[in-house]
Parts: sequence; structure tokens; C-alpha cells
Amino acid sequence: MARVFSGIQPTGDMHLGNYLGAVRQWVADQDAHDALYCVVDLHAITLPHDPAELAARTRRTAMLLLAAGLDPHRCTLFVQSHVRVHTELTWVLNCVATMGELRRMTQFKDKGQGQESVSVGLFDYPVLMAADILAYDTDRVPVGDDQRQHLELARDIALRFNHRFGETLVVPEAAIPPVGARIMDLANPTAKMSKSAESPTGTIALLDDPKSITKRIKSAVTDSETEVRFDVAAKPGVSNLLSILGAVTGRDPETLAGDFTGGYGGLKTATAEAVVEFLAPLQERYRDLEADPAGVDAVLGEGAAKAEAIADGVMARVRDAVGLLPRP
Ligand code: AQP
Repeated sequence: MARVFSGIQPTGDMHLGNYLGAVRQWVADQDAHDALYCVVDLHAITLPHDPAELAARTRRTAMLLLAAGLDPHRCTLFVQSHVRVHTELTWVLNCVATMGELRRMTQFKDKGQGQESVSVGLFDYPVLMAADILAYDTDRVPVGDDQRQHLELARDIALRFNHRFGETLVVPEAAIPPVGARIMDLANPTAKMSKSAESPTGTIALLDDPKSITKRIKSAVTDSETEVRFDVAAKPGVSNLLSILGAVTGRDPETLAGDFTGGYGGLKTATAEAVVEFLAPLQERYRDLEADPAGVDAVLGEGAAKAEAIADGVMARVRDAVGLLPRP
């Protein structure tokens, strides 16, 4: 069975973009694949953060993943910092990755912009991500389109490692969904929907109540025309609404456009209703999980033990390949 691995940062509340771009695929992959999913808390400390909030967000993210449909009997769900191989392998891969290739990463440029000083951790984020993936002999990585460049880097690092030290690491493939791969911010449809967006008005968090979901979708930025057409370059706001509606109803956004005439009101109402209906079962499951924190801890503890058993084996191969003396 092919192995899949993916992760999500506990940097804020999970939103519709995370779900449609990535997590929905994770849920679908549980049966046909050996799937490992991870809350990547070490990535979340690459930017200034509130320590008191981080642990709570990590737990909340894990609960949201379970509410979204991850089943611990069919996949392995764990927290990144509970498995030490992630950091150990990062160091080895740091000695294979180059400054030049890390400098080309657009996420580092975007997230570093406007910051007075930027941590080495933020610069090194893609190498930690490569270690996350390569530590599990991963075949396939389901991610949103924004992570395409990091995935390419993980592949390059694995190929270079194998070339230098002999076949050791599995070279992974990206799996990017055709619809929903990039959900944009409702208030600024040329930027992607993001957990850490400056203003929350353009984001739909998975736990938002129906009233605020409806309000945000109805206030979504569109354009001064009235024609509903799927054209990302010329009509980013309208196309984003069509993408969201298409992704939650399983229909093609271009075809959907034909259902709406005479302005954008009908499209907004239909999208708001569809999103509210789509999220309702997830929100109900989340409330049940909230009432059972010990159950969630047990899932994460078992997940870490299962993940560690795999990662330790890969790390032993890596140590051997680079010539690190085994501990007597
Ligand atoms: N807007 C999006 N549309 C589609 N997919 C998205 N993803 C993120 N935003 C969108 C996908 O969600 C997965 C988890 O993302 P992440 O938490 O690891 O990091 P991110 O891509 O940096 O997500 P955010 O929400 O923008 O977080 P912050 O604000 O902290 O940077 C990934 O597979 C990603 O592709």
C-alpha cells in the first residue's frame, strides 16, 4: 500500500481553504493508503507566537482533523514535536540543502516581508517540511497548490541525498486536488485564504457559526460587473465563490456559473447556504470530541508511538548512509 503523509500547522483556526485544499483529500486517502497525518507544531514556532496559545491550538487542530473525518483506526494522527526524528533528520538534510534553493522559496519571502528580523527557523522551514515527509518513506503528499514549491524542494533534497550517499530515501510525489487547490481570501481574492491573515473577514474558519459564515460570504469582494463567469484572472472574487461552491457541492465551477444570472446575489446566497450545510456535521462531531479530552490524548499518544516506529527505522538508514557512528 502506498504511504501518504501530510501536515498542518496549528497557527490559527483551520479554515475552508485548509479543508478543501488538503484535509478532504487526507480523509479520502485513509482507506486506500497507509496514511500518516501530523499537526506540525514545530513549524508554528518559526514566526513569533504566543506560547500559552500554542498547546491549545495544537490540540484544537487535532480535534478538528478528527471531526473532519480522520479515523485513528484507519490512519496515524500525531503531533510533530512528539517524534524527535523530525528535528534530527532536519539537521542532516540541512547539510544537503543549499542556501540558494532556500532563498528561492516564495513562502519565506512572503512571510518574512515586513518583519523587522526573520528567524533562521522560518528560512529553514522547507527543510523541516522535507524531513517530515522523508522520515516516513512517503510516496504521496496531498497538499494545496501553495505547497507545490516546498514539495519540489523535498524531492530535490531526497534525490541529491540518494545521489551522494546511495539509495536511502523514498522520493515523494505531490497530490494536488483539481478543485479547491487554492481557496482565496473573501475580502482580498488575489491572496490565499490563510489562518494568519491580518483581518479575519476574508476567512471562513471551520467552526464559524452559520450567521458569520453567511455574513462573510455575502460581503465577499467581487467586481463591478454583473456576469457570473469562471475567470480567475479577470474575475478573482466571483471565481473564488464558484470554486468554493463547486468544491462543497462536487460540481464543476465553470458549469455552475451558468446557474446564475443578473448579478452576484444568487451566487452568494447559494454559496453561503451550501457552506453552512457542508460544515454542520463537522461542527457537531467537534463538540463531541471537545467533551472527551482524554480520548483525544489517547489518540495522539498512540499515533506518536506508531509514527516513531517508522521514523526510527528511516533515521537508522540515514545515520548509516552518512556515516554517523552507531551508539554503543
Ligand atoms: N487557501 C488555501 N487553499 C487551499 N489549500 C490551502 N492550504 C492552506 N491554505 C490553503 C493547504 O492546507 C494545508 C495545511 O496548511 P498549513 O497549515 O501547513 O500551512 P499554510 O499553507 O501556510 O496554511 P495557512 O492557512 O495559510 O496558514 P498560515 O496562515 O499559518 O500560513 C496545506 O496542504 C496547504 O496547502
